[in-house]
Amino acid sequence: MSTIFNRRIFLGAASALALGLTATAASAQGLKLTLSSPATPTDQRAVALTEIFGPAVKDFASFQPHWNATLFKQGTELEAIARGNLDMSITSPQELATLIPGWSIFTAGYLLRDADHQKKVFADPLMNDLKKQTEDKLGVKLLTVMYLGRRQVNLRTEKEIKTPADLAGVKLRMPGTEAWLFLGTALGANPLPLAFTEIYTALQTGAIDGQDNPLPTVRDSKFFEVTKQIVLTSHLVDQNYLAISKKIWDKLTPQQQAVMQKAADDAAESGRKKQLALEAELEGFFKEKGLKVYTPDVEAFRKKVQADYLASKFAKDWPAGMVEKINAVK
Ligand code: KDO
Repeated sequence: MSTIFNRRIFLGAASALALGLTATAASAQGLKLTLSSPATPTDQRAVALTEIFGPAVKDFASFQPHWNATLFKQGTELEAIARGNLDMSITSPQELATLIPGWSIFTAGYLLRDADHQKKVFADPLMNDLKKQTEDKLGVKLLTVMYLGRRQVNLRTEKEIKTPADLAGVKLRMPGTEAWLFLGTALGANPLPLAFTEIYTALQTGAIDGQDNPLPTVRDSKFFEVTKQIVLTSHLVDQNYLAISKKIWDKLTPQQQAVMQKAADDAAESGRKKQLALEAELEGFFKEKGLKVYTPDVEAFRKKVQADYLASKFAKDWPAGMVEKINAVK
């Protein structure tokens, strides 16, 4: 993040089981790992988890993903894990921020620079406190960071968008959390909360004027069939985290934990590479499909979005110096 962002800017605790008992390989035998996510099975994160993560842990766990939000609705997965009703999810800072306000720093537009910065920031000690709070307060361990891509504005309307002012009155679908809705407002639009699985129909019927998601998602979920333009705002380098119940993690032996950690990192790396390759090639695909794809005045968007975040109530929950530390990660 460049110019403006340089000011300083429940539940169950970890399982007692893990502390009191020696977790043995036997305790994890026959372990079923149920994951719920709104992602489609063809999304690169889903593909990587199915093809890399699942097979890598198969000696001690049976990975059972449920895609398209068929098991839990988008945004309800963290509570389901905390209550012991779900084992894994692909969560986001926007969902975590509903339970731990400090996470809202990563909901800010134009903060992370790119996929590499995102990966390095997640591995940096600056994340230790947020990761620990997530384990202690929610009983959720974040295994790895998964790159979704740079979010772009994708509209069914035809008017050219150059600056945030051009989005005034545009009904822009956002996921249903406060932090997401704030991002929509910061972009200059009129945000409407809607679950991911409802977007296509809402675009088709005109219930919304548009949505924001990275290019690979626009193709994978076929939003290009019901929209006319993609405005390359790149307003958020979107990150998700592979999350697992801390209780389950603590029951694994150190060796199983190492295998699972590597499986998670390998899957994330594979997904990241594929998303980046898709982002590089998809502009042409959308143009062939007849969509207008263009870059607006990104500096105008950056200036407004950064200023809005710094003046927001969210910024009050950001640990002192954290924006500078994030910026300093090279
Ligand atoms: C979305 O609802 O727009 C979003 O892209 C938000 C992400 O954080 C993530 O939840 C994603 O949906 C789902 O994994 C579906 O791809």
